Amino acid sequence: MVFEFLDESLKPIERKVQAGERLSIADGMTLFTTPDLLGVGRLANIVRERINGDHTYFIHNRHINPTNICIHSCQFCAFGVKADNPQAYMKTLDEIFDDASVYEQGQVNEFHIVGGLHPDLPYEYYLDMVRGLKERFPEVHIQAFTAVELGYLAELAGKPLKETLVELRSAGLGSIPGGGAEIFAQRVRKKICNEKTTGPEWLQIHETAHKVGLKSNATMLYGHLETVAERVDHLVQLRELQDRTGGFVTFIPLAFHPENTVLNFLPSTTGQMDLRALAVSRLMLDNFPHIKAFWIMITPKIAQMSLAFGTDDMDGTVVEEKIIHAAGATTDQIFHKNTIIDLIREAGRIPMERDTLYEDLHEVFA
Ligand code: V47
Repeated sequence: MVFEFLDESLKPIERKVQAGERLSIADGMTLFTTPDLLGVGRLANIVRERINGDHTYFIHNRHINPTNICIHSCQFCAFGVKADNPQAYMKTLDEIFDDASVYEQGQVNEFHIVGGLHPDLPYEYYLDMVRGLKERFPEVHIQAFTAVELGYLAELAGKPLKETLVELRSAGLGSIPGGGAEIFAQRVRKKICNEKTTGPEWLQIHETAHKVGLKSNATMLYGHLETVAERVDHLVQLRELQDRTGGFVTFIPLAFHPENTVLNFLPSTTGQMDLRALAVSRLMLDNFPHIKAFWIMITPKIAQMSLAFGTDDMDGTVVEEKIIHAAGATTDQIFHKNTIIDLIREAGRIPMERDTLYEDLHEVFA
């Protein structure tokens, strides 16, 4: 099919996309800057349909955020606080097990666990959390701890990262979420999260996880101090690691929410920016099987629109979300399965309920 583009500079990119050729850094820059957003979306849709057809995935999951107490003070984060803050909380393991059990019995198939770097909790707290959840809910996949948390846990354990990962996996850890990547460029990291895991360290932690057989997700926080070139660089670094390991499953662009953060003078991302971030990610990350529209971040309306802009995954039911809501997200925290299914169908796609690693897939009928 031949497309008419508003911007002729998309034509050479279209030729590459049709031929299944890899896009360059310069192509990434063009895609992020062209005024022809619909053209970018159409190109992303070609890749989406080539890889995933009309299938659109979702999962019945539950997020758990064990503590918001954090040794770091990232400028983009409204969730992390110090222990003396009135908002500070830390869930005991029993509270976490109780939280986990508050779901429609037998239907949730993933716990997604991320939290702050607590200054005083021992490594055993995390190990026992994973072990205790697995004992109580053996059928539920545990996707837990960002690369930043995993680096910290290895320090707490006093063990090499690889050994820590193997131990957590034996306790029941199933895979690793994509958080903590922010933007790899050191120029921006110095300003927004100076104390934290660097870009190369984040990549190294995921590479080690892939080598011990743990799959993971990847994210990119956009819409703060980063340039377009830094976004493209972030995507290319992920693509290179994926070429080496094949261990990434899903990429999730995360729209920056400025409220209650040090960066609250910045505007929120726009619908244009959100759709473009998703579409360009689909086009640049040619070796990632899935691109996820996290409805909590970008609203269900934009998430639904994005199904024509390269995305094939709507995340899931979530139930409790504290990180983005601390930064002003006004979306609900729980999405009922039927709402997700209706949004997918209305967009002309086929709803597919999945497990975390897209191994057990069920088309939803009726
Ligand atoms: O690492 C923190 C981001 C991440 C803000 O792997 C913010 O499937 C926007 O990674 N505005 C945690 N973003 C969430 C995350 C995630 C979410 C859904 C699915 C998956 C997955 C991973 O949230 C943090 C940070 O990058 N974040 N503060 C903020 N103000």
